[in-house]
Amino acid sequence: MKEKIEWYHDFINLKYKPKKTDLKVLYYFEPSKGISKDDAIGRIASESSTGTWTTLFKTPKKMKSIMATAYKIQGNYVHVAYPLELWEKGNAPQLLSGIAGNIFGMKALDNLRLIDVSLPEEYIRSFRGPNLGIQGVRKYFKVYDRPLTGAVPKPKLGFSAEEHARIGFETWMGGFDLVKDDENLTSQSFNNFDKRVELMGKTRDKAEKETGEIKDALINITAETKEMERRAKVLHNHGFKYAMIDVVVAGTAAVQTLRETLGDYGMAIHAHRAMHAAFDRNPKHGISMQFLAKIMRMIGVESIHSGTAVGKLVGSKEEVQSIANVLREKNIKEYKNILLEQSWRNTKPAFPASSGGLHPGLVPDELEIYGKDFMMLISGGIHGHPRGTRAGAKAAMQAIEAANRKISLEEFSKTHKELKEALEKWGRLHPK
Ligand code: CAP
Ligand code: MG
Repeated sequence: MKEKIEWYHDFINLKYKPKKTDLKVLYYFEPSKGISKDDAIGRIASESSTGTWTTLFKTPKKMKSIMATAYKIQGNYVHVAYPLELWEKGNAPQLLSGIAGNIFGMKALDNLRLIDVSLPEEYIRSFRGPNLGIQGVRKYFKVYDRPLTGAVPKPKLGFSAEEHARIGFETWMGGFDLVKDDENLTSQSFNNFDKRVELMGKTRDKAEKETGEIKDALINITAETKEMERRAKVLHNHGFKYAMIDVVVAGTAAVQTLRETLGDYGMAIHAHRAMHAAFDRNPKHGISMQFLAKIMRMIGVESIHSGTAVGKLVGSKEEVQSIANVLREKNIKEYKNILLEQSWRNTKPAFPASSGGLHPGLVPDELEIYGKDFMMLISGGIHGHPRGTRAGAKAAMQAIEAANRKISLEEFSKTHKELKEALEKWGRLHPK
């Protein structure tokens, strides 16, 4: 008899009952031509854990005890359980190299999507989780009954540090809590990071004094990791409570490092997700946004972009709400083929951040989709107000008040001029 060449099917056992300590993953898969379902599933479990393409002359004694097991198959969805021992605690990149690594490139699969992971308690505990969490951030701002509000000076790039700080001041004076950097603003020749922080610190103090409210900023520290640490310190020295990182492009390792650094300063992290759509946009392939959100909550960010459902960027209402669940709930139940059950125990919750093409007319939709525990970022939709940034921010704050009091925007705008002007320009437009 010819010697067996491969052992992929050893990774399937439909009788297997996952242990409490197993890490579980839900994948969607499409085998390529000529590959059976079992062949495809075996490869997913094998390549993401201990396997290789062929049978071997010698395997470690541990082999059997650390192999992944595909234990549930429903149509094109498969559930895989991984023994905890496979994973190095406190090492997020290592997790991704396994469950989100080589498997995406296998010829045997036309499509593969990592939908969600269920993390065992012992594993989660080896990460920090958010430093302040939703409650801590709310306490800092003394804002409890509405979403936090923020805006990015627009256009994305081009303002000098002085101009940027001036727009920031207007944003704060209009009632917003946060002024946010855009994802591709870091420290360019026309807008130096240190200079921007210094000027923003000054205008923030002025805005706080004039409004009697707490004001802060999501200033982008994304750079090489050591430089990020330096920038974190600069922010701390200027009294900022928050720092922003483009978490996908910086990578999980860098976010972990900065979670330590910023945690030492008692600061929070805002996660911008630029580049996420390169891997989460195709529903059949890549990695879901709720997975990214989960990993980021585990590492410890206070807020991460989660979509608007009604704004200019892709993302359905169901997706947006699933991401919000992953970030905010303590115990999550399995939901369709979208979410796995997850218990967060002591890991603090984080804010979803809705952003991208919002304006005052869309505020009631966002409150309806998210409830009150989220960060609402409205940029073009305030700076494009016919009377400028301050009036635009006021209009957005009025829209929140109207929605909170269950008054229609049209009704409220009769006595609130800024909102009226915003509605005259944008109405309830869903931008594309
Ligand atoms: C929004 C934004 C954000 C995107 C990110 C922009 O500006 O600053 O980066 O919303 O997308 O550059 O487009 P506007 P997401 O408010 O003017 O649209 O939140 O989906 O990751
Ligand atoms: Mg942006």
